[in-house]
Amino acid sequence: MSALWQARFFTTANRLADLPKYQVPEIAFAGRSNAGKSTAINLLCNQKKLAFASKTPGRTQHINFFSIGGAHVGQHRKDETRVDEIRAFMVDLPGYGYAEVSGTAKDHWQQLLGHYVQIREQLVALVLIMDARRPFTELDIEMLEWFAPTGKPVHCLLSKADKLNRSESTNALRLASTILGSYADESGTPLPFSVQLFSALKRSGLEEADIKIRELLGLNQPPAAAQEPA
Ligand SMILES: Nc1nc2c(ncn2[C@@H]2O[C@H](COP(=O)(O)OP(=O)(O)OP(=O)(O)O)[C@@H](O)[C@H]2O)c(=O)[nH]1
Ligand SMILES: [Mg+2]
Repeated sequence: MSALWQARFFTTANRLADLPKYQVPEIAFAGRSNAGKSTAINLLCNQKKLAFASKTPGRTQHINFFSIGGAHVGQHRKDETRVDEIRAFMVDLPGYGYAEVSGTAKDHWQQLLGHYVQIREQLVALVLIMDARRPFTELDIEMLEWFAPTGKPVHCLLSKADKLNRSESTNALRLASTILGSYADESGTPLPFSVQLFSALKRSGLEEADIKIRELLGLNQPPAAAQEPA
């Protein structure tokens, strides 16, 4: 059982000022609208309706926080989440590139997302979800470029891999690795960017993503209280 299975809904934020103040690591799922962010979160957390997934693009419209730790099982349990025991947050971001959103609302979201990924200290890494059939759209690149200066890791999931055959998948993965490998800091050191194929439908890539996310969140160590004294 993965620690991510403990996830339960914590809070929703519509402005930077509403972000939770807890100093625990958080990982955010970013990507175009309809790329499969909410579906991936549900699968990783082994819960059907934790994050709202939908056929209608633009479903996730706020920044939703899911806590790990502080509660024993999923959100159907009525007991309170012990906030002092929260170990991490998973964050579902609103998708970008959703054409139907009006100008002002779009600006609001672009600014909120841009600021969130650039200034949020607790954010330890980004999971960038891109449809394996059309990754690295202009807005995905913009997101990468907003985040790259932080020097923090980005793990890309090439989603809906079930829509590609074997050779298309191999090519998509190779191309994505090449693009990500071309990002480097001022001294020429490659940025900590990684990529994998993922299909929520087939559950493929699930274990790889789970291990990576737990590693990035530091969830592979036992909770601080349970650690042996040094
Ligand atoms: N075939 C296939 N469909 C998927 C997969 N993952 C998600 N989908 C479908 O893609 C659609 C969008 O999924 P969501 O998880 O709601 O996408 P999102 O990125 O959260 O979208 P927004 O909330 O609009 O930003 C849904 O109809 C999902 O069932 C997958 O691995 N394979
Ligand atoms: Mg969503």
